[in-house]
Amino acid sequence: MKKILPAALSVLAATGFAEEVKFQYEGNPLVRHIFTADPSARVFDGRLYVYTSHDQSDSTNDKHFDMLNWHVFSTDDMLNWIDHGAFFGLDDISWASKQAWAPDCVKRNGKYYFYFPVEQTMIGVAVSDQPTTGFKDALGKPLVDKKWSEEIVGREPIDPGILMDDDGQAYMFFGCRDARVVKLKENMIELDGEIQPVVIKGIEDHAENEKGFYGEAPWAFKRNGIYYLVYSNGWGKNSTMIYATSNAPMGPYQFQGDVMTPSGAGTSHGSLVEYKGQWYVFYHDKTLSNDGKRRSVCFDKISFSDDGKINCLEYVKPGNKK
Ligand code: FUB
Repeated sequence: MKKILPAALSVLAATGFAEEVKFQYEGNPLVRHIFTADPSARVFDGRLYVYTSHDQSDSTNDKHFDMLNWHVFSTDDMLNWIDHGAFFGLDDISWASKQAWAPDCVKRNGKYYFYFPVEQTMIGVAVSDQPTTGFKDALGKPLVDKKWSEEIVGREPIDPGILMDDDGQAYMFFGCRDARVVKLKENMIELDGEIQPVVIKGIEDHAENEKGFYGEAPWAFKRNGIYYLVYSNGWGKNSTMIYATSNAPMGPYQFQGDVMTPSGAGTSHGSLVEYKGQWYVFYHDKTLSNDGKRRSVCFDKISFSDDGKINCLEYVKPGNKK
């Protein structure tokens, strides 16, 4: 493998199971010492945390995202970062043994809830008192399982994304090809009510890999009273992150347009977050490997227009000037 250690990177300490690595942002990609994807960015107590999946360094098309664990990164200035290591993985889950895919993490009542998809068919939840370590599988079984009924959970119940509404209600969005949403109980480890399809209007005749087609990777957030659902429109070289909006958390949503132009990674999965008064989009590309199975997390500033539309970010391949 190409050596990708940035000059400023240094190993801090071996802490429990995970090794911490400190590095500085040197432009995109943000993470250069390992391959990472599917970033979920969250702000907890004034610090920005980015939960990612972890492509193995020998990952290829044949292995179909054969991923083993998840990493979490943090910063308080967007320049100095810590990789807190592989803080949770398949070894910590008794009921799953492959495909540690796109996760999310939220904080509630002093605890951190980490939602993770495995085996392309199930979603679990782990809990900790800290954002970067100490997570334990909360249920010893899936929170959502394709075995229940494909009609209810959709064809691929993966890619959990949590929306915490202002009134304290939490919602879990998830799904590949079929978008789903369900309320979570206050304990965050039980579903509250029925799993429902997410209706996205204005995409009825959109084909896979273009426009508003629902592919996967839901990321929901609220801004100025508008609910935004960011997602991927597929898996082609021209697929990208797009979005829809609604005036209600469970929809129906109305398709709006592109969040960013294609990064060319094949998959498009990311998150939007406001940190210290600036909005950022986190996403992945394939700059370091030129292979969509070995991806790299990046971020850029992003903005909204006065009417709440997301100003589409022009993806620029690192190294290519605007
Ligand atoms: O990283 C594995 C899978 O690829 C994710 O779950 C999808 O969203 C896609 O990015």
